[in-house]
Amino acid sequence: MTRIASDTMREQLKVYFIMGSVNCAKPPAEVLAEAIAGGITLFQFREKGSGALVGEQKYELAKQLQHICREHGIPFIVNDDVELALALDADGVHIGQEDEDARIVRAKIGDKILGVSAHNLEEARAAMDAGADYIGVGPIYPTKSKEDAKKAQGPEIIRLLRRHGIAIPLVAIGGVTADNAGEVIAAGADGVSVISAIASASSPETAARQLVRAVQSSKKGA
Ligand code: TZP
Ligand code: MG
Repeated sequence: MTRIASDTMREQLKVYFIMGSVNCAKPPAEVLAEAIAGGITLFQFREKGSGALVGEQKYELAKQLQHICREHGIPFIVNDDVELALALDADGVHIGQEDEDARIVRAKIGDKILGVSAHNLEEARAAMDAGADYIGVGPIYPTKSKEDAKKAQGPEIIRLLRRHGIAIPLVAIGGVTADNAGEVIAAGADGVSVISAIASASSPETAARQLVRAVQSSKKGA
């Protein structure tokens, strides 16, 4: 295996759906299948927050969702849990600033995809140096989906990072919807990452399709 090419990574980041069982109003497998039908390009299993599954139940849900992703050629990323990602032979891992050091995670996962959350220029540079394949930047807008979320910074943070030479694949997260996705792409993000815009929608398929359209039309206009 070799590290993912950055152009491929940028393509996969376009509409990056993240969720765990606590985010879903109906069975997670149904939500994921609908989101895939609507055109998501990447999926992250994030089993976190109050009421989240642990142990065997978490493992079984991860396996079920990974299977759905595999059937449809959607890469499957695991949030935080490096050991789970390795046990499942997932496509990658996403870590935050409070998780294990990115260099150590890179050494553990070899060429799998490594995503790192960054909130400022210093963290973005450190993530790049540590071998991240992409950075997740946010919250861009206020969010209810992350208990310990920092203050929303608006699309300006993306512009700032790009202006200061952060050229690696970058996905914007936090309060992103089909209505504001265009402005974060215009600010320089390669894609948008969402939980509630898809997981809480009455039709995850329609919601995903609307996000895909918003991202595509903003890229065309660039
Ligand atoms: N990291 C920063 S904001 C956020 C995470 C995981 C939550 C995003 O959820 P939503 O529902 O798309 O605002
Ligand atoms: Mg984390």
